[in-house]
Amino acid sequence: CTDQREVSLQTSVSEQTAKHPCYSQEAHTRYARMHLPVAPHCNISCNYCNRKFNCVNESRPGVTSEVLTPADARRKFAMVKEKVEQLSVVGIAGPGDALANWPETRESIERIKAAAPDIVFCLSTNGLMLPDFAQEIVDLGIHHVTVTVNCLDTEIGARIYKFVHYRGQKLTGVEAAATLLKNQLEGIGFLVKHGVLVKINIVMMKGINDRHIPEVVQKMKELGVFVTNIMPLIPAPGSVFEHMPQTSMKEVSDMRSACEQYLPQMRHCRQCRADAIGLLGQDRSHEFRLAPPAYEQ
Ligand code: CLF
Ligand code: SF4
Repeated sequence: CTDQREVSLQTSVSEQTAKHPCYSQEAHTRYARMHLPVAPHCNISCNYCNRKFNCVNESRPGVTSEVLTPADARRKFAMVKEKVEQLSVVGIAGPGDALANWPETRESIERIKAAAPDIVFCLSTNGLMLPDFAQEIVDLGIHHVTVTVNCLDTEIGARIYKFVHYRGQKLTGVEAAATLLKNQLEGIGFLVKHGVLVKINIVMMKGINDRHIPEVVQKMKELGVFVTNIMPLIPAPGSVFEHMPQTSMKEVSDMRSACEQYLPQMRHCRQCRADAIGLLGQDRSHEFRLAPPAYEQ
């Protein structure tokens, strides 16, 4: 019956979460993740990003990474699985946006799932295309999705996003921010309703969205989000925000403490690269390169 199916779905999700180093504080010293850099394009432009580097929403700027086809991703997974025994999670976190490259993202997951059904899959996205692809995400059996939501206020959003490419149109200013926000909220609501554990990344930018973050976290609680991950702004070289001050870890930590009353706070994020491999805080990506780095510093 439906109730039994729901209970068994919840059990399988919580079993997966117990092995997910980002979703479980206890798991992060025991289980490893690998990121597949199969998503080079992005459909928005964040002012803290330089498109030559990795998606800053989920990874440090200024580091090189290769870009793989789904077939290469499958080959690389096999190599890594053999050598990294703690591997439990395969994530797609750029170097652009996982959903702006949905055919490649989906094919990579399908290929690996066919070979290793026990692997936990994880996606990171800016959320613009969630209304289009959330159902497919659910159908693929992905139970862990991260969305970067930096603000609820479109005036603030207009200062963060240079443009948004949506359905053949290039939107700017408040209109761009409003479209992105609408799709983020709709997509997050859909995922939560379908049993996906949603993590929200928030990039803390001094003088831009820092005072507004508690409101964002409260709204995410209302939507049924699992955890928020407030991250420091690390302005990418060559980005619009290149000369903005980097948010200190003390400031981030204080903000996490202030927001803990609303939702659990991730405190062990390592802002890893789009091709990171290993335990969090450990990067073995250099051991498994298939192609020369796509971008040189
Ligand atoms: Fe990767 Fe992100 Fe999945 Fe983790 S990372 S897609 S949720 S498997 Fe983790 Fe890295 Fe922080 Fe991301 S430590 S940057 S939160
Ligand atoms: Fe850059 Fe990521 Fe923003 Fe896209 S979503 S512009 S890759 S930081």
